Parts: sequence; structure tokens; C-alpha cells
Amino acid sequence: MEEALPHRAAELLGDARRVVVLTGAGISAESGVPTFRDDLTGLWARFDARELATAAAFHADPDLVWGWYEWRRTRVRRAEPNPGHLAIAAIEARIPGTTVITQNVDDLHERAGSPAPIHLHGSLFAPRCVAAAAHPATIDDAADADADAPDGEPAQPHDGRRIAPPRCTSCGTLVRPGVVWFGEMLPEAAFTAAVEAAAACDLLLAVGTSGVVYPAAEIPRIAARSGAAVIQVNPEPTPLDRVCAVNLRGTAAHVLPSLVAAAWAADPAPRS
Ligand code: BJW
Repeated sequence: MEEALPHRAAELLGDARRVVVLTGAGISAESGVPTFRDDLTGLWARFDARELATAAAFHADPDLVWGWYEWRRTRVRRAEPNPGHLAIAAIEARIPGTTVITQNVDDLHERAGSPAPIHLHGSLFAPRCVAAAAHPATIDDAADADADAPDGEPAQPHDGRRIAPPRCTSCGTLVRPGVVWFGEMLPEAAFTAAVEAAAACDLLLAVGTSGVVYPAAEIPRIAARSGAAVIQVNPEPTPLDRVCAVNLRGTAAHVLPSLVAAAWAADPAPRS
């Protein structure tokens, strides 16, 4: 069933007691962080994000892939949470039984005030070495991969900026981004907590995800099978449409604040 915003959606959110919010790259798009479906720009225009974000790409050319992740860290450090992230933090403040699950490797939920989002695909800010018993590594927070090569002024035309990854100070192996690439297992504790929250919620909001990358794409389906209503916020149709009670076709920064305002219009006091 499909509706424009927001009567049914507002009613579902207004009545919910246990909410799960599952986010994907689309929630951060309006903060200037590109999704995996957007064309890369500037220095990276000749690469495909979906091909760079792989273990095979890192092993074939670590400097290229590390350089891309350094560039992304810089973009994220410079980005700010948008009204979509803030609306999700407002839902958490209002409904204590809310769990935020994100596929994103940025920290924009945390900076919007979400206390403990579950990161299914790791973090840009937690690199580790490639050893089987991986050691966490530190990165230079002050480093700015873009400093002398701003967007639109490529240092080397048509080429990404290559940066050699550091070596682990404990075992000497290469340091890699602390993210989950295709073919790699999701962090077990995070995935278990996400599945449990989805199975126990009465409302799941799926925001800005293409719904094609598994096992994260299973989470709204688990919620629906367990009897929860699923609301999707996405400007485009996705394979999740059919499990949703309401599909809100719009952007996260536009739709989520209206949804929150409509849900509590009649009852502005937070629940105890
Ligand atoms: C807006 C918007 C706005 C735009 N507002 N919305 C079952 C079936 C088939 C395959 C598999 C399966 N189970 C496992 C697999 C294999 C594989 C997989 O899913 N493949 C599919 C592609 C077919 N999965 C895995 O390999 C996973 N591991 C695993 O399953 O381990 C077990 C295993 C091991 C060994 C062998 C087999 C199994 C790991 C998946 C890891 C995904 N990693 C990445 C990179 C992370 C690091 C990094 O960031 O660099 O995670 S890939 C990329 O996709 C990233 C994202 O988190 C993830 C999901 O993408 P997301 O967030 O949905 O973004 P987009 O860009 O795809 O879509 C954006 C959406 O936003 C769009 O819909 C827009 O319309 C919308 N949008 N602007 C709201 N303003």
C-alpha cells in the first residue's frame, strides 16, 4: 500500500513503543556524503564506489583504496548531520525503546545525538591491520587528504589521490579500513543485536537504503515477519516496497522532520 505523507505513517509512529530505524547511504546524502549509486566526482570520477569498496581492490592496489578512504574520511569530517539524522535522534529521545541500526560507516548519527547506533558495516574511523587477529590502528585525525587537492582541482588529472596505508605498529602488516567489504562477515555482536531488535519492534523505519545488500536487507523483512509495520523513506522504489505498510517517496531530510512533527502534533509531551 502506498500513500503520500503522512496520516497513516504519523499514526504508526505516534502509537509505536519499540522502534527500529535502519539507515543506509541515503540518510547522509543531504549532508554531502555520496551514496554507492552516485557517480563519484572530481578526482575519483573514473572509479566506481562499488568496485573500490572491496577486499580485492585493496589487495590489488592498497594505495589507491586507502587514498579513497582517506578522501571519504575527510568528506565526512567536514559534513554535518542533516535534519533527517536529527529527526531520528528526536525519535530516540521521545521513545526510549528505539534502536538505530546503520549500514553507514560515517559518524553522523552520533553527531546528531543518537547515543549508540549499531554499525553493521564498520566505521571509517576504526582502521585495523589485515592480520587474522587484527589489531586496531590509530589514524591521524588532523590529516586532511583533500588539503592540497580540493574538489574540481585534481592534482593529477583523471586520477584518484593515492596514499600508502600505514603499517601496523604491533605486527607490521598493512592497515586497512575498519569496514565490512563484500564476502566478509558482519560484526557478530552488532548483527545479533540488530536481528533481535528487528524481531521485537512494533515499527521499523527503513531510511535511504537500496535494500539490495544482504544480510542488512533482511532486517526490515524480519521485522515485517514478526508483525511490525514497516515504513520506508526513499525517493526511489526499492525491493523493500512490498514489505512496507507505507512508502514515503521523498528525501530523508525533508520527510523525517515532517513525519516526527505529524506523529506528535496532538501529543507534544514525551513518553515516560
Ligand atoms: C535517499 C536519498 C535521500 C538517495 N533520502 N534516501 C543473499 C543473497 C544474495 C547475496 C548475498 C546474500 N547474503 C550475502 C550476500 C553477498 C553480499 C550481498 O549482499 N551481495 C548483494 C549485492 C547481492 N553480502 C555480503 O557479502 C555481506 N557479507 C556477508 O553476507 O557475509 C556472509 C558471507 C561471507 C562469505 C560469502 C558469502 C556470505 C557483506 C556486505 C558488506 C557491504 N559493504 C558495503 C561497503 C562498506 C564499506 C564502505 O562504506 O566503504 O556497505 S557495500 C555498500 O552497500 C555499503 C553500504 O552500507 C551497503 C548498502 O548500501 P545502501 O546503504 O543501501 O546504499 P545505496 O547507495 O545502495 O543506496 C542508497 C539509497 O538511498 C538508494 O535507494 C537511494 O534512492 C536512496 N537515497 N538519496 C533518502 N536524500
